[in-house]
Amino acid sequence: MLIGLLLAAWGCAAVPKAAPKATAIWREGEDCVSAGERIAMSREHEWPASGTRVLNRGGLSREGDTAKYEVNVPVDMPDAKLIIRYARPGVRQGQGNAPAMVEFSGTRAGAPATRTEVDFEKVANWGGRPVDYNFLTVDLGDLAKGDYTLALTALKAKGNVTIDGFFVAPADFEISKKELDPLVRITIASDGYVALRRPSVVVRQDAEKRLPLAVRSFVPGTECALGEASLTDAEGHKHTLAASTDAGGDRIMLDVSAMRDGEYTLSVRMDHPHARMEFPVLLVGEFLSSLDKDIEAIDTALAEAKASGTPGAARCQLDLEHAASLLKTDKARLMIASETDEKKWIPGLTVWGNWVRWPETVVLNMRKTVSQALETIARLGKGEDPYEGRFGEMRRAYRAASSDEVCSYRVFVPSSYAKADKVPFILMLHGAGESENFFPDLGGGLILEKLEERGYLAVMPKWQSTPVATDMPDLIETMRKEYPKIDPQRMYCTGHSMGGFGTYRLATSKPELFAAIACAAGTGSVELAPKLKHVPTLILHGEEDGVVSPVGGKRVAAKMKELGQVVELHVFPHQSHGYKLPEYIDLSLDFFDKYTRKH
Ligand SMILES: [Ca+2]
Repeated sequence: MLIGLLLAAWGCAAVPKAAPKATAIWREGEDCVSAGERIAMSREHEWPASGTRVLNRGGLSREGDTAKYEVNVPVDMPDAKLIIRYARPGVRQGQGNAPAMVEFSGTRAGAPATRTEVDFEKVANWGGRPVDYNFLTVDLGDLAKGDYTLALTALKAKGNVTIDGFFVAPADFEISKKELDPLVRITIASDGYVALRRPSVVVRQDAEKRLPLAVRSFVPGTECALGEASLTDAEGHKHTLAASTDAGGDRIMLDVSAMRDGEYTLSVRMDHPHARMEFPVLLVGEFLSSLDKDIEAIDTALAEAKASGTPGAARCQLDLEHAASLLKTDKARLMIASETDEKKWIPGLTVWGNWVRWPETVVLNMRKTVSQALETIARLGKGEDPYEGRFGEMRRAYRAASSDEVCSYRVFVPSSYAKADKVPFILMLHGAGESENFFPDLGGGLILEKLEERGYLAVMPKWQSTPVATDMPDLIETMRKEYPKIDPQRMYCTGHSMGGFGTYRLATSKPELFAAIACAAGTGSVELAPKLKHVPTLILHGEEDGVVSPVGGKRVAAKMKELGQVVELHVFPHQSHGYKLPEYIDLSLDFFDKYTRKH
């Protein structure tokens, strides 16, 4: 026995130690080392990206822009490869690939270098979903251990390339887009990843009971090990979650069945792989279980309102009708269709094929719609006016003049409305593919805070581009009846992208309505500029905008100047199609504050 052990020990020592096996190295795209303002401004938040951040398109959008990374390869890596995870936000059909130069070189003299031109292909969409990300692979040849530099250089302007991160990996390392597509939040490390394996962060804890984490070790022969997982509520109380491992060992299930509804921060610390994740999740089991009952209450109140015919009931009838129909539609949107029972909620709430953008904001808005409608019903029950003395943001509805369709709008009434004689008014038009929720939900309600601070009443409708000049003047009329303190001398309009085009189109068709307008990332035909003779115009555009070129806005501004009209043009050198929100809202409100209607 003793001899056996000794022999074994001697035997071990006698065998030459095998060279350590190369494993993958992961670097986050946002951690590039190149200096310069453009790169510094380009680290942006994208939830499905590893570490929830990316090196944004703004950093690789001008021909010659370079992002540099330092990579230490700790052991020899024969036949290595570079695998880049990237997205192409806002790239339109036909805009094509974004060519870039990849240079991977050793920092010591004489070390081999790889210099390859690559094409970042169009992926899916804006980088807001895991499916929007793709992998691009470049062969690096044999790498001796040592320090290397990776340089990525854009070869074309406005390529809109977003870099999530990259692997330097041995030949046998495999990872695919398909593997990461079902993972809504992820943190990748060099020794593996941890991710939330479900279609959204909206959780029906009463039905789903457990949250599945996807975990993978990149180190052969090692197993994944959870350190700790917890949910922290809005008050800062931490709830540690019990965990179990499923049979395959590649999933860890976190028990959330006993948690109450709320907005939480999920924190996961892995002992192996060495990765941490932290992001918000929304638990909505209690809300969803009572949703049918709430919709029924709204339907009943609506029937009673129709029957009663009182002015108060008439004022909110369309709103209640719309709230009930919206809740039914949103509920259906958030269900995975089931062949056996269509009404059954199935874990996941959303499906990729019919993906709901930001499902958490859909559910938060549903919750708000319910509580606002219940408040309206309570007021009707007491014989009160449904909206008198109600301030802040409210969801209401209008009938589109062009189609007779019932459409949503959200209205913001500042608390100053109670005492003021008159208040200024803004019509805010969202961009393509967006909704009435775009402006009020932006930046966690930042626009609403500014409107309150500066005493503006705003209407943010769901609107259609073609009949804008028919539907919006009609809505403005409705608003003036609903909120008679709106000052007709201080009515303004603004919008982003399609909303910028809509603002321009509306103001050039009905210039008499507006004291001033602000167009962000969209204007229109130069020929129409003379129509804005009495409408001071603010034009905001990102110089790097690859979706709507700033050229159009610059032309309109030049024409207005030539005609001696009031125009202010801001072209932001490092910005793309989006905009820095505080900048946009402050510039617009400062501009509006200066002008009252002169015609
Ligand atoms: Ca990243």
